[in-house]
Amino acid sequence: HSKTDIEELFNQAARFVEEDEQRISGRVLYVEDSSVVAHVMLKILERLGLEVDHYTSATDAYEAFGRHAYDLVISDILVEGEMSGMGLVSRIREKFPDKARVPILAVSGMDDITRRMELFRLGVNDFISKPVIEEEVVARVSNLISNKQLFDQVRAQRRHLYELAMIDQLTGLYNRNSLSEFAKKAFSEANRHDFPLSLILIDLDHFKEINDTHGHLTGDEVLASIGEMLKNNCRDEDFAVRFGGEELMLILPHCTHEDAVQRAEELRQAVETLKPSGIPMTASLGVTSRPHGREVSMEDLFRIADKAVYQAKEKGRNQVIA
Ligand code: GH3
Ligand code: MG
Ligand code: MG
Ligand code: MG
Repeated sequence: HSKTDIEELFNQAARFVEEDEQRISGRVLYVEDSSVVAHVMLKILERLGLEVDHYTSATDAYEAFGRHAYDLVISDILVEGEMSGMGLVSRIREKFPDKARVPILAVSGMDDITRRMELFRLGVNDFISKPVIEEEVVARVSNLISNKQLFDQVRAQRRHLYELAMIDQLTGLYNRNSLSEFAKKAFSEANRHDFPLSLILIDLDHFKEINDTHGHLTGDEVLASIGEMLKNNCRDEDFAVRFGGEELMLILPHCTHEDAVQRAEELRQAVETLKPSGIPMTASLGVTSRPHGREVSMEDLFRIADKAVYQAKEKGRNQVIA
């Protein structure tokens, strides 16, 4: 290669990198009733690599906002129709007060300071005045979208870390680490307001034999199926935790002893009919509840439930002792 070849190659590569940096991906909701302004803006946004849903009415845009996830809302402030651009901004902010989650860029022909302050109070992230200048649009739109996407990433990472720390990877139930905080809250609330609170302890029967007969991997599959069944049987306020190897625990806030006994019996039957990986399986369950008017800790209830499970085993397994 001659020197100019290499120079040309280098320049080309540099151009690609530059173009790459200027292109961003994302979906934008755009409201503008002037076709002249929209024409200019759409060109700029499309050159940036953005997917744009353009509406000429704020009402239609608001409907679209409810149907899709957008990385940015760009709204003209004066739009014809029953809803104004201001109306759209305030409706969106009512639902999503978090500016990092749903960024809004306002576009307006009236560039006075009072109007701008009003827009910021309504909750727009940024403002651009007409006639729009490409460089300014590119700069503001890129900033808003990259901040939003960074924020999304941080949230996803946080959720992932939380799951790794709190959720048992085999069963999808909470792990023992997460128990103390939940239990502290649930028990102190129940003690303070004298609310009912119940605890169910579940120990699978002859689980060692499953491992011995079918292998440890099948044993894991069985545990995973039972974990899933248990999760599906939970209300939002319940807390289902894998307490030990094949010992599971349910903490049931606002659940009376009577209801807890019934739920334990339903669970016993559910385990019996599940036949995870084709293997017949049963469980022994212990149920205990916070006595009316007395303060108890999770450890207090656990001790009693543990004894009940032991009795269920003694009496032949596959049963509930309360
Ligand atoms: P029973 O409770 O009815 O008295 O009998 P068991 O055989 O279930 O006895 P125990 O509760 O003492 O033993 C539990 C067994 O569960 C021991 C261990 O090999 C198995 N186990 C514990 N954790 C896991 C796991 O994560 N995967 C698999 N495959 N097996 C596990
Ligand atoms: Mg307009
Ligand atoms: Mg067991
Ligand atoms: Mg056990």
